[in-house]
Amino acid sequence: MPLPRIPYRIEPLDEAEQHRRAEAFFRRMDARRSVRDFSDRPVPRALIARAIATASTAPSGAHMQPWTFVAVSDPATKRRIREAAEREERAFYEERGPEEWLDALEPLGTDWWKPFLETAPWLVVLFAQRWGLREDGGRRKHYYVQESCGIAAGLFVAALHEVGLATLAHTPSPMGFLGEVLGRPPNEAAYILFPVGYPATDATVPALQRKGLDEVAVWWEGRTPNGEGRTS
Ligand code: IYR
Repeated sequence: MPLPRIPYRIEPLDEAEQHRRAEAFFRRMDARRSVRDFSDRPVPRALIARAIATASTAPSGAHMQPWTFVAVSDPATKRRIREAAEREERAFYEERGPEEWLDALEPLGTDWWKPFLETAPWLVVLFAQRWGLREDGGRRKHYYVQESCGIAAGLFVAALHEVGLATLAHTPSPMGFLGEVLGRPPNEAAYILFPVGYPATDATVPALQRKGLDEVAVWWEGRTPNGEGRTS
């Protein structure tokens, strides 16, 4: 049965205000960087909870909201995660990693050593629910799980940045150990591990450049892309 429908409106803004907000939001988000040097300064649970709630506003396939966020501050559990992640990462960097991939990572200066998995006050693991569970224990199909979780992850990153917290979308590979350490059910697969906290006072990030708008956007406003009426 279709849900009852309710009115929806967005606060109307005049165009100047729209431009101001677009600029301000871009500037805030453009200042975000992935952080690997964390302070151990504690972060209140309520801030993590609100960021998870914000992430969970993401649109999702058939509104299944196919995600579970597991937030870990327990030091012993963080240590187990670090140890297991470093085992996988070490194998990746020293044996398994394809040369092209390792070359691509070289400018970022990453390696198998992941102290941030213990230093950051929180580790938040986003699990993708490959299927849902009915009350009777049967499986309920989930749709566009990867896309839905990707959008939720983006909102999570933005929500943390908005309150002055840093994170990193960390993907130790393979991530199967996270489900085991955190006791997750078989319908859930670890999707991204986010260490969350404040940057260390001496934190640094690589001096990378983002692609310009011209490199990431193509416009079709006339009959040809990026040019009104061009035919050749
Ligand atoms: N998971 C490894 C390797 C790694 C892979 C990608 I793609 C990155 O953008 C960064 C690192 C690690 O975390 O070091």
